[in-house]
Amino acid sequence: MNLWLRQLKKDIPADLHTPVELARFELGSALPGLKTELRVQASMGDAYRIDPLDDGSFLLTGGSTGLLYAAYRLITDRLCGQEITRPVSSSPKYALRMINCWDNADGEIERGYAGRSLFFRNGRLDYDADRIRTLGRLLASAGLNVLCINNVNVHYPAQLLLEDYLPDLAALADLFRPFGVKLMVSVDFSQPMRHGVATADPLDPAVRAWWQDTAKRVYAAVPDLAGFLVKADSEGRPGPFTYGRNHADGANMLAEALRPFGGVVVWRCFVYNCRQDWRDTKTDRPKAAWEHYAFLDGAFSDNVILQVKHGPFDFQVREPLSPLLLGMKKTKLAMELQLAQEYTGHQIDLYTMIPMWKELYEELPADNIMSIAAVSNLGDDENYTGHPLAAVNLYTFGLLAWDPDVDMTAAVTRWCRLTYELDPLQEQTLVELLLSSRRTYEKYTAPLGIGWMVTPHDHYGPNPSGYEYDLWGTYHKADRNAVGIDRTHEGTGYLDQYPQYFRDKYGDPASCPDLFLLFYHRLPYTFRMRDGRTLIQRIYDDHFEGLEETRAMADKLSSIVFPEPDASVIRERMDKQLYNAREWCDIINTFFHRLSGIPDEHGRTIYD
Ligand code: GCV
Repeated sequence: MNLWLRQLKKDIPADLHTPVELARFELGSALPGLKTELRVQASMGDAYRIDPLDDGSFLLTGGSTGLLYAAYRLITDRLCGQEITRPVSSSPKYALRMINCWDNADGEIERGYAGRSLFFRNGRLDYDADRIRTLGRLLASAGLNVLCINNVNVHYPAQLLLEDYLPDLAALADLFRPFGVKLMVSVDFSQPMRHGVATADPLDPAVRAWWQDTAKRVYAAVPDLAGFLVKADSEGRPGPFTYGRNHADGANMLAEALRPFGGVVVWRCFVYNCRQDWRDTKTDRPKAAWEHYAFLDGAFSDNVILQVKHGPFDFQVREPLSPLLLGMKKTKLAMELQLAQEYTGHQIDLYTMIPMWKELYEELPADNIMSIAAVSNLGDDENYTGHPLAAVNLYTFGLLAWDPDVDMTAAVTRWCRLTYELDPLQEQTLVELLLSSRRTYEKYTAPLGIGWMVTPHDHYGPNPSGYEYDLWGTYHKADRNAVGIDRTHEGTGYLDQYPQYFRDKYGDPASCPDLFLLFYHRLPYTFRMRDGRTLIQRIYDDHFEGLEETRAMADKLSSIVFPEPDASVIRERMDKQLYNAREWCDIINTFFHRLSGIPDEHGRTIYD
């Protein structure tokens, strides 16, 4: 098993209690001969400064977590062959850099592709403390500082907040504390009703009192808990709508309970009608978040953060930035990404996310974005992420949440170098391959921004009509002439939720970027793309190219000498990806060919 920072001592002592103690240990173990002085300047928080001194030593200045980040910076630069020769100052762009685990108390992980939970077994917190410390190191070295340990779908019994279980939560928080990682827990909005309160109405005094009392007990056990994460009125979860209240009523009630302890409420905006009738043409699911939240801009307490999925649907390969992230200027926001490869290959197919994130960050203007969160891709597999190369997503997620301007080739190279000892040519091959993997995956799956042609529920592999007559509001409406949904002003009006520059960019099919074409527009297969090809030809070409690129990727990957056991896992998953890519290519091309009756101009094999 190879993790980044493989060079560091495997055993992290249990008797290190603060980030500064840990920083000293890590520096001593990774760079034994190097003299460093650590100077705490509490007001600097996570920020740090590294000064190289004339005698070859280094002065590190920062808040206590800042010093830990400085230590990892010095260590990782050195391990990557980079010397710090000038003073370096660094501070994170986003205050909360969060991983959201969807781990259930029974040890299962919703959308988990790397084994079972690292934290839970048989209904309780139960873990291998050494593995947790290694995880703490991985998170801290990537600059990540909040870990929500349980699923937003809080399945009963939701025990974490109960008296009997708080000591376990406190013990886990103690383990993560030296790494500067604060815990967060997902809570069930209806939880008071499991404890003798007749309602969960956020305006009911008994409900408010229950949460206030609960917060008091939880914070007595874990004084630095980051806060609560909430999925309410979404996919069957309880929430304020049951009582005719809005989401500001719900979030502010919890915020009031957490305020005395400095906790935040992270309130998810993934709210839509998940029981849509496919015959209903008025409802367009991507419009839902805006409709539920935009009118509440400015109504949330200052310790509420609205967490918005990066796109208006649900972590598809390509979606536009959610209009909420552009429009809610008076509300604290978090952008939610997904490291778990739910729709992007289940940590079987290679899918390096940084190119996609870069595009999102470029569009993300608002300074009310406080925080970046990502659904975890972790599990108890020996390598933590199922596919050894999927760890690049965890690492680079952290680098970008700290500094979105980080160069993506540099970030991926850094991960490769910290993880493997490859010769320069192999390293370059791996970096190129990782960086191109998202586009390749995009080519062989659903075309040009449509999404959702996956196998229902499981979300791996193709099924172009799998969701077409279902309840989830995810339709492409392909018929013999055309495909896609018109989301312009003349269509569903989704595009009207955006600022004018955005509407101008995407509103006209003649100028809309190709890769979003079928997200915004319904077009005939004979539509002429800017490069002269017809839409149908572009679909065929992309799919054949995606398959060819996957084959080339497999060849290149086999030329890289990975250590075992990574080599075997990588090989075995690549074989599965080859199979998957072929299924996608053939099924999507056949689907469109059968519908349209238009042949491929190059006469390649399509199965009718
Ligand atoms: C945790 C999608 C996933 C669900 C997930 C949900 C969410 O619908 O398929 O597994 O539930 O998103 O983000 O809440």
